[in-house]
Amino acid sequence: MSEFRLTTVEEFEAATARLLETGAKVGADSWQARVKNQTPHCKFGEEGICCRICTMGPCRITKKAPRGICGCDVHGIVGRNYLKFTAGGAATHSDHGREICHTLYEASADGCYKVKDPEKLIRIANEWGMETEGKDIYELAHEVALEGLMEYGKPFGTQRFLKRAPESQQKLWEENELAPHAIDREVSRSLHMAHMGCSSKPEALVKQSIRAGLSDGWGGSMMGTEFSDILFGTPKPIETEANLGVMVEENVNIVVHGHDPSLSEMICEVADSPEMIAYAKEQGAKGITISGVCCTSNEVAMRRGIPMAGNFLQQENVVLTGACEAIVVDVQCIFPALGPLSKCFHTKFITTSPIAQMPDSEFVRFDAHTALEKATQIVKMAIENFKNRKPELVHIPQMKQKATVGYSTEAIVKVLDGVTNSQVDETGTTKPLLQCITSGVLRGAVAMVGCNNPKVRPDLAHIELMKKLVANDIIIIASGCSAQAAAKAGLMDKRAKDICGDGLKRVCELADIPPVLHMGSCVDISRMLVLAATLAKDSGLRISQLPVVGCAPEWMSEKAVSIGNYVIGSGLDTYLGVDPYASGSSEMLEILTNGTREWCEAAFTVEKDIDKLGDLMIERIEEKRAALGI
Ligand code: BF8
Ligand code: SF4
Repeated sequence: MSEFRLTTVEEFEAATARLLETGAKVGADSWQARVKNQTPHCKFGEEGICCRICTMGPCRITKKAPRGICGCDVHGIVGRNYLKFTAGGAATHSDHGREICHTLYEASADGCYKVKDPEKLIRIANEWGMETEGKDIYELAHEVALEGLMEYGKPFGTQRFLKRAPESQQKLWEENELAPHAIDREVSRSLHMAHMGCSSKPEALVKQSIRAGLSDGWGGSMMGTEFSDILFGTPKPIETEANLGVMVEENVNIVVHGHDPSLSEMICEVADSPEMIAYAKEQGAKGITISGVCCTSNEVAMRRGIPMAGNFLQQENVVLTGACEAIVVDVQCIFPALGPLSKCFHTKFITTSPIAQMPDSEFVRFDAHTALEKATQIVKMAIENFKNRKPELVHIPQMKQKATVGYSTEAIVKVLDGVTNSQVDETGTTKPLLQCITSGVLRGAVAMVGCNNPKVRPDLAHIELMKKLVANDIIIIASGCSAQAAAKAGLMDKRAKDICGDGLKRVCELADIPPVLHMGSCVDISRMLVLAATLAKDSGLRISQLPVVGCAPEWMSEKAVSIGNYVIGSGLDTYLGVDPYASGSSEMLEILTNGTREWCEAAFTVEKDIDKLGDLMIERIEEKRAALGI
């Protein structure tokens, strides 16, 4: 076996520097250059103390001008901005979930989309009290999808999936009016509350932020995850690779980027067909390589083992290799910069969703009815573009790591059954995992999630924190760009067990898992909620008592704030490495870092010193253990 070692951030950076040299040759712009142009950032914006929600403003709060023209103080302004930020994220995740509901609604035995996990479909139909006996699977898919779509606009009642939480959590939500109603209503109520002349009381604004977040986590995102599993299969452990070295010089390289697996799944399906491979050969290539960037990459990696070319701040790098025939995108986290950048190379930048339309792209509108036809058109465009490569610009950094991915909640429960000597639990509970935790073999778990952000040296926080935590016998579950940072470093290679503490190392050996478990995309953080809920129910504890915390050290998007709100709203303390534009208000800071405990038994910690952030998480996990007497 070849010698294993982690790839360092310095090596990532050297590879990027080499690619930027190519960029400089062709006059390409880069995020690294734009960061310089944008620094220093506006202080008012950074502290959240600028209000522009009515045209009497914009109003900026200073010592001399402590109130806006309407009389709103700094706490109200920061609070409203925070709520709007959250609503943006909840809307985005949830609308993704809605698209998946529509795809499921369109699934048919002879259509583009099929049901790959009928068992999960039946399980959810039963969970929702629907009649399943004697029904055709597609009739049932249709009904479940419709029922899911109703969750967005139903006039009465709260989200159906809230019932998955332990009763103690449900009670907290009821008592504190945090239980989310229809998803769209929570988003629009947030915008209503943050309108000029509505709420300016920080408590009310944060409470609504949590409720809107919960409508995402236990609503839109959870449907996004579950229905994607029904359509494309529930992930199981699978081997793949990560980092730019997964692109293959002799092949047509198609990079999928975005979030909605309806597109990427279909592209993978088509690119795998013998006709397309033959066509690629006809055009002078050896074959076709699909790789991914951002969350859609996580989706197809988890289900198909499609390699991950990189995470958020690596999206320009795939074009800079000069070997990318097409970067095909759907929605979210796509740099508009890809338009002008692709023009410097032969790369086709193909947008596909009316939701994410960008200048300098070729728009191929994608929908469930024409999915196969459009995916074929896109793959052909890429193949025919192979001959337009400029060989002198081609350079793919030969850097990649192996990764075992595909750890859905179902898969985690299954693999950890192998750890203890207890009989395999046929109902598939989390008891073996709980035994590892109570015995102290594992000290706890951290859910590492979120983006890259140039404000933090990209990937360093994710990787360093993970190394520190696993060395302390804390298992990591990861998603989104955090998971990809781990995979690129080698932390999802099973051989990474050697950098763990003795307890975690033993668990990795017995269960044959890497110390960092890839749970999927950002909507798949709903898997983490289900796992936490199951752990709490199986142990008879409240979620907030579990030695488990969440962490987003490099986050940047509105979606990440929505996630943060639902993670604390679900009882898990959350550790942030980037400030959520709230530092301008002492009252908002106090509520976010402490006050929310009263409603949901968890709060945020913001700490930009990454080493300290790690210490604080370990401390918190040990505190929780001590409180339980374990
Ligand atoms: O939803 S982690 S940069 S890709 S927002 Fe975006 Fe952040 Fe990556 Fe996925 Ni999530
Ligand atoms: Fe200024 Fe008030 Fe208008 Fe905001 S709502 S811009 S603080 S006047």
